[in-house]
Amino acid sequence: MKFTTQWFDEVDSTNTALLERVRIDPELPSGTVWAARMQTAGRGRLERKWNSPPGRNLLCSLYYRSRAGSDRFPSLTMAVAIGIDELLHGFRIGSNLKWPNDVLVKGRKIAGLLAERTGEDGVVIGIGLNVNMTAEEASLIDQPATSLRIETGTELMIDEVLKALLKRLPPWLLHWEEGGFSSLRERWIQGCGGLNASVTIRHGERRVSGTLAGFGENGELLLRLPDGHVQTVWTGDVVEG
Ligand code: BT5
Repeated sequence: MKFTTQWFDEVDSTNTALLERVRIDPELPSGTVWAARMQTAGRGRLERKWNSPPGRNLLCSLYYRSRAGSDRFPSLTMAVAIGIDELLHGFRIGSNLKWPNDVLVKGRKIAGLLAERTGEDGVVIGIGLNVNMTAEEASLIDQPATSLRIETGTELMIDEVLKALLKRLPPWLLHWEEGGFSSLRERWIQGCGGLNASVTIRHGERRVSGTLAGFGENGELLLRLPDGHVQTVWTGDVVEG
């Protein structure tokens, strides 16, 4: 897979900007990456915000096209999260995957992903990876957060981190193309710490608790309820307790 990266000093959101670009130019090549030094309106899932002090972290979006079919798309971010997990392991950081699309280090969020479909076969995948954010800056975020710098004590060139990440992604995108989530399952389960752990899923105001029974064909979470039934969870957040 060939990536072409373009850098911007400031955008509202790399996802918003790239989605708009794809709308104007549907022939934009798959593998186009837009990265920004600063976002004025960085977005998370479900109208949440992505906060990042100017110039500190990796903020980028990847335009990706696939004929794999609509059903398979929800698990694409899981392939990217595995790529980030591998990148962090390369920096000797012990990270974990958190369903559906976060990467954590000792319970602190270091990366988040936001996938937005565009057209029949396209998706823009936003990647927020904390690189040089300080502990003080991280403490301003409303949930525990960390960065490569906090974990390693070393400041890194954000452009280089992006290049290194783009080297990690192709094998996982290829696995996903070839077999969807089934080709990622083993690696995902290993990355999220194995099955049978207690989990609570929050969806809006609702919470449901059980144990992790596994993941379905498209990356949906399978939650074993206390009565033994297995519930399929397509969206929501895994929360503490
Ligand atoms: C995500 O949403 O984790 C998806 C984040 C995607 C961000 C990238 S940056 C480039 C591209 N352009 C965009 O506009 N977005 C993408 P979610 O799972 O909803 O998590 C959002 C929550 O993470 C927030 O409500 C905060 O609690 C927390 N958060 C915000 N900024 C953070 C940061 N820098 N590090 C760790 N956690 C953060």
